[in-house]
Amino acid sequence: MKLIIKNGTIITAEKSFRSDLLIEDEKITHIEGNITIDNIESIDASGKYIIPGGVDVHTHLDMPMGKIKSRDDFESGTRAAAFGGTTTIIDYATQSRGMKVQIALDEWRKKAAGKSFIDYGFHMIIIETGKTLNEDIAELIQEGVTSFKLFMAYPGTLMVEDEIIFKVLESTKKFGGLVCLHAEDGNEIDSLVRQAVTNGNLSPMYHALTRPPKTEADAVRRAVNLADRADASLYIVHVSSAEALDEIKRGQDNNVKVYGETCPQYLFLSIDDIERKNFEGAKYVFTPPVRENHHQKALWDGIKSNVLQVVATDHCPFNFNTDKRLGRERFDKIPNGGPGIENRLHLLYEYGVNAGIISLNQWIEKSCTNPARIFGLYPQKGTIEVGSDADIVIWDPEMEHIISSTTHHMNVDYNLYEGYKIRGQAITVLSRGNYLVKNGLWVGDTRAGKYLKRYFYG
Ligand code: DUC
Ligand code: ZN
Ligand code: ZN
Repeated sequence: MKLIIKNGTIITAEKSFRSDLLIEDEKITHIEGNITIDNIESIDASGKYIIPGGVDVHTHLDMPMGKIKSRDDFESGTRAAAFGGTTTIIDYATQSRGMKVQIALDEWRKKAAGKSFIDYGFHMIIIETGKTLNEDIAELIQEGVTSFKLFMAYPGTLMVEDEIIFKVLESTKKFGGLVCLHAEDGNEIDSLVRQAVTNGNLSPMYHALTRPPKTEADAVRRAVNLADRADASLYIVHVSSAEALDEIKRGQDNNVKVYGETCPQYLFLSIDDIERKNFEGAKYVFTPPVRENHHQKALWDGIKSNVLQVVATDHCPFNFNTDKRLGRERFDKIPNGGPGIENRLHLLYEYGVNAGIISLNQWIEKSCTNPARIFGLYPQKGTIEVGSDADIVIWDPEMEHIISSTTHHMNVDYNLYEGYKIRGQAITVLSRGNYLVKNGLWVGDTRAGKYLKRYFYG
């Protein structure tokens, strides 16, 4: 198929410029001032931005949690993603106890195959290792899974000891991969949770109060030291506090290769939300928790100064009216996670670009280009260049809308950003040159998303 997009302003991480663009056979083949070819479809994008499709490197689709599952599967989740301008995800495949990581990968590949509307890759969550650690890591890397999440929280279920983190860091250093860390001090938090429960402090707000910023910062410091000793790269997921950010910066200043990711929930929500009455606070239970307001400014500063390279969503939706109510009696039984896959570009555009905090180019850098670079998808994804996949969003900078669960496309009964006013919308979205959204309407009739084999560039 051939398609010309004319008269738009192309935005990349580096520059903004007026140009036409030609798509042929799923790729961008020409970017030139004036492209005219007879008898092929042409879109007039005057007054619009042409941006690379968003790359969300932190999602949990169809993920089991106890007896329930995250509410979006690869079909509903990737459709919602596309509506919001995201055309690539990296989802977290998860090892269960006693399960080989290769089996976990097969399971996740089955969940996505034939269902995903957009291209996808996988990280692997490792919860236990054995004698075959090096072989397992090497095999997964061969399969294109080049990043591995480890937990410093949730003792007894997901947490691994520092010794294991060090071994995985050494292994990824050797074979070419990246460790993604959930950095919270699990033992300290468990003891605070036990105390709160014993004292009868059971409401959602205690989820935040039992995971103070210090527990995040302490874990980041330990992790950075481990990466330094192993001389390996490290990526801290979902950074939520000023203190954790300081530890990442300290590592970077000391030449440790540590990347940082934050998520919209930490830039826009706060402790005021988890304190909402009538159990509504449960909507805002995710981990790490919401923080006091001043952390938001610190995180925006971290984005601007490049201490944080990526904004991802940690999309992990559970319904308020059913799932979240499992924790009605006790905050530590509330399923941990919130929705966001559809609204990342909207929020960063309105409250970042329109608010004058970040530039258009930084918007693209943090939500498309850096994630693709760090996770081995660049320049296939995350940019607009000749030879890149034609994952393209036509963004109307003037279209106004209000975020609401009544109109969103995520399969969940609430939205964390209900009522937020946005000026800017993805009106047309292409995945490898094929329309998913055309002038605001869903037209994606094939679940043609492909598995992305990734590489690690070091
Ligand atoms: N960490 C995540 O990254 N997602 C869901 C829950 C968690 O602890
Ligand atoms: Zn986590
Ligand atoms: Zn997550």
